[in-house]
Amino acid sequence: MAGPGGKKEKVDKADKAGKKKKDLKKETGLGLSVKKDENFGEWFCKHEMIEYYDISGCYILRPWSMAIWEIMQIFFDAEIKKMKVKSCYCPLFVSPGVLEKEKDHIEGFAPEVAWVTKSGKHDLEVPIAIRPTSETVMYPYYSKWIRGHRDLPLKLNQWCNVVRWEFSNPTPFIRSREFLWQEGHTAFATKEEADEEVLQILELYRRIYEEYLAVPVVKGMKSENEKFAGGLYTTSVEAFIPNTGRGVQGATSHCLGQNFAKMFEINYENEKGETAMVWQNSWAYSTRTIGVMIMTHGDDKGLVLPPKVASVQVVVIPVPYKDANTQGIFDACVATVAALEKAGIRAEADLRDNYSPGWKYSNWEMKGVPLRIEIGPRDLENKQVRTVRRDNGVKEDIPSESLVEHVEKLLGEIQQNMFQVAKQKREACVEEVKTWDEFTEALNKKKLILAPWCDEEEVERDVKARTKGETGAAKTLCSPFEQPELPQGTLCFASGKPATKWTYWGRSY
Ligand code: 87F
Repeated sequence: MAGPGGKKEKVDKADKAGKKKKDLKKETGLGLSVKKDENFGEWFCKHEMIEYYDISGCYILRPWSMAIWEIMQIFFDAEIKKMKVKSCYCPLFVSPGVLEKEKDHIEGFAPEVAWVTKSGKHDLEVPIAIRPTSETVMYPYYSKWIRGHRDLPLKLNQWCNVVRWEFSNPTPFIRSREFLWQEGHTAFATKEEADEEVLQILELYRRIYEEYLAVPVVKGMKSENEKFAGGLYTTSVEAFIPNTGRGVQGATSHCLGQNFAKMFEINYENEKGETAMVWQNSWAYSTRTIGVMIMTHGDDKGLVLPPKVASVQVVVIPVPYKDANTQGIFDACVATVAALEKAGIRAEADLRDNYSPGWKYSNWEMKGVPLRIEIGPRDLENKQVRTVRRDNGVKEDIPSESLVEHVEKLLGEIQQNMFQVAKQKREACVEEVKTWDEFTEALNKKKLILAPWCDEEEVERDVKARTKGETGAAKTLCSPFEQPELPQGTLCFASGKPATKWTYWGRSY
């Protein structure tokens, strides 16, 4: 038997946490949808993306998911460097003094801030907060570093972890108490420069979702209720999960205006020798992106990974028969992987001799590898290989001679098809409504609702109150930048006042 804190006890605790979570899911109605969704927790572990941990809301990110994070990181980091954003790293700890300074904006968030109160057995003289975000860590130094107009723009980004002590139902990647992200913090002389950057960054977030994760998103503006309270306006990319009928905020790009500049006295001397305040932005995307991708594409067989982010794009499996030339088949597998790797394709051979080909097929299907190559005696004879797509199951025999071209083409097609299928599924969930009755009906049908709205904070609060239920209330997701035509005289679905814009509404993560 394992002693205190030993493995046994940890497993028991995790079990209990798992049970509790299931109960909670029933309570919230989350479990009422499809199988994959009901067993979301267990479903996750199998794919080697994460490991559960004995602290609620914390997860180990295993190589299978970290590889995806790294691929997105390489893309995004290169793009922001083209925009002259520089890397930095600031401390994890925040002194209570500066946190206080931002009190008004932190107020609503205060319950989520975790504190260090002890070192060893001794109480710290002054408790220290763990960053939930780094405005209060960085901006005192922005004030110091920015003196004259030649110090502008200042554009910094850091890749780090943050801690937010969430109390609602944790979900791997989607809502965890510690997560990885990048946070960009920039300062400009003019609002125009800040406005421009907000949209440039938002476009990069769209590309991460659509081009890398094959997840369709809507770019838009957050409502006054849903924007970052410390800023001027918030833009976001929003995704939608058809199975659960929930929207999910994919990433945010904020224009902070001059609020923080006032608070932290981030001033500079302009060309005329006058003192001026900077205009600031901040922007972030997190490991939540991986969760959105998993929920969008996963099926009852397991994960389906888009080729652009899959750490293994092609798995090569030998299919030897009893009296076949086993060595020849194994050699062909190794040669196939070598040829693919040489062309920059991430390939791996599964040469384990303690598993059958059939077992390997379903194992790699569960892990979501986009393309499988099978090589058996007949393939060897015919100088061909068999390909099997994970996204649609289509099989094809391709000549070994043109292996690389074929595989490159297939991977491109899989990437495109996954995006198109996800987009069609999302489009099928969009419902335009004009009245309150249509709205509640669409909400019950788990739709992504597009409604004409008067854009009044009070009305959004009212909609939240009127839709409050077991599965959470409905709120605005965003007002899409691409607005359908709004005919003169259109009324708000909720207040009956003149509508000023189309807005997406729904329950959300
Ligand atoms: C939780 C606890 C304390 C969100 C919090 O979105 C403070 C906060 O300020 C908090 N949760 N926020 C808003 C974060 C805004 C902003 N920060 C930089 C971003 C992008 C990156």
